[in-house]
Amino acid sequence: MKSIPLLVLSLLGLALASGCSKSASPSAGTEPAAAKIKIGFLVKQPEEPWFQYEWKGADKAAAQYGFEVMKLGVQDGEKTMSAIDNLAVAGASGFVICTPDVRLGPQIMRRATEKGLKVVIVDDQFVKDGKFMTEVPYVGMSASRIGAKQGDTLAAEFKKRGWSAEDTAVCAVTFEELDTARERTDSSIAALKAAGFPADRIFKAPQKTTDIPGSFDAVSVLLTQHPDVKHWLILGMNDSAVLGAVRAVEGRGFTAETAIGVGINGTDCIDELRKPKPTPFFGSMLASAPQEGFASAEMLYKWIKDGTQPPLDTRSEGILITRENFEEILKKEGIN
Ligand code: FCA
Repeated sequence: MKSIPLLVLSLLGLALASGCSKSASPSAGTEPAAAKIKIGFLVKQPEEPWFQYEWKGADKAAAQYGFEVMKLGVQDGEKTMSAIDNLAVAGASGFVICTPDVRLGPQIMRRATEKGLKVVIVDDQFVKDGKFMTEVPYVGMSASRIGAKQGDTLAAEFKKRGWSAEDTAVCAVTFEELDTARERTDSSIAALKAAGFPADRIFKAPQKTTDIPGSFDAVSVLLTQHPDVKHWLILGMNDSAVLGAVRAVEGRGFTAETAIGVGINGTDCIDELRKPKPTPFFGSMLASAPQEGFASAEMLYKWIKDGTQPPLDTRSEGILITRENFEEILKKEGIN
């Protein structure tokens, strides 16, 4: 019985002795590895593929540069504030964020400054007193140009199909409290008008929430108000907005032959485009989520590591994907 503790003691003694001799040797390589730089990547809707692809891009940057990314969902203000506190406790030096509410910007910046964390905004630019906080580095899509391309695409398809303006109407799914969303849908509507589509045939369906059910509900109300429309042209701030509208028109008997919708993002419509039978979801303006995730994380890392101040405004363009070309384009973008 007594021999066991003795054995343990003597093994411990050996271990200690060998530890001492190692640390005494100058070339033994026991220096603790330099701690990796840590950053947070906080997103408002972690369930949306767009944000999962941004995380994928950030992970790629982390692997390339050797830093660590903590990926967190921040669905409301409370979660955002506690995520910032947790990042500070975990030893992070900064974070990239797509905030659940752009008006939280000043509060987020105050907390980040208190904790000594650097901030890069992605997608939804902070707003203070009704103005963009342009002093915080921002990475996002060129909302007006991408919106205009969405409108141009719908106008071109409308003409190509030879539908009459009297039988056709535009369903614009809107979320005007978010600036990037409003810029996209305003520009899309402006492009349709510029292409000659009558302004009094353009109807807005305001979403209460920026997901498929939010859009489905808004569009269902609009469809009930306009039972005479034979062809719908659908636009919205992202793929989810257009998908909700597509589900709603399908519920009223519309098909790919009688209605078309063009989304934005290109990441949240992949299953839809892969359906064997075409639906009214015609295509999407793809902006690269993996690239935005990579670029914003890379910028923040270099800022932390080398003090390189990031550019204040970085915007990406969009390209149209349809059933014809999406597999090839998504593969090139690292999206599958
Ligand atoms: C907003 C939208 C997302 C995506 C992003 C670029 O945050 O909610 O779907 O379009 O802009």
